Amino acid sequence: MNHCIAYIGLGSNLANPIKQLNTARAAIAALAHVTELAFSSFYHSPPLGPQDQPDYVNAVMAIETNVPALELLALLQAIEQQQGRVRLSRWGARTLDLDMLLYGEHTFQLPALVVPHVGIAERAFVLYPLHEIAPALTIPGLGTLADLVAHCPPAGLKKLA
Ligand code: ROI
Repeated sequence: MNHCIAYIGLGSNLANPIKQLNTARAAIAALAHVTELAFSSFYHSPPLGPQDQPDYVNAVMAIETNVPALELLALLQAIEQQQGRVRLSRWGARTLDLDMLLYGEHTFQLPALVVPHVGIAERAFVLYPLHEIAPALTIPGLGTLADLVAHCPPAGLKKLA
């Protein structure tokens, strides 16, 4: 299996979001056959979707891995569970959300996994941190990341110091 670079979006709006993201980062970096390459700044963002929930902290992580995409997905879901994720409602508050944004140049249209991640092109809280760590990236089927960022208003996103 070839190594590839995968990008993971992290989000939390419950139970100390920064701590949740730091714990998740360590858990991902500790996975077998996974090496951390980069981790963005933390970004504060108002909720997309229902507004009756706290603001989010978001970040993006780049890893190098030869773990197959569906196995990696299962590992990320296990980390979400370890950190107490409960699915109360669709688009509701959560302690931890880990999204596989990109998996090398690959695309997937499976019931369990869509890559590039749905909404990647419209979500400032994904595009801006991704651009911070991979400014030259091209997104399969969607063009250059720089163009996507240029067409995506920041929507209240704030980089944390
Ligand atoms: N809104 C923001 N700002 N950040 C997220 O990570 C996020 N994740 C989600 C929904 C509920 C769509 N809204 C979000 O899944």
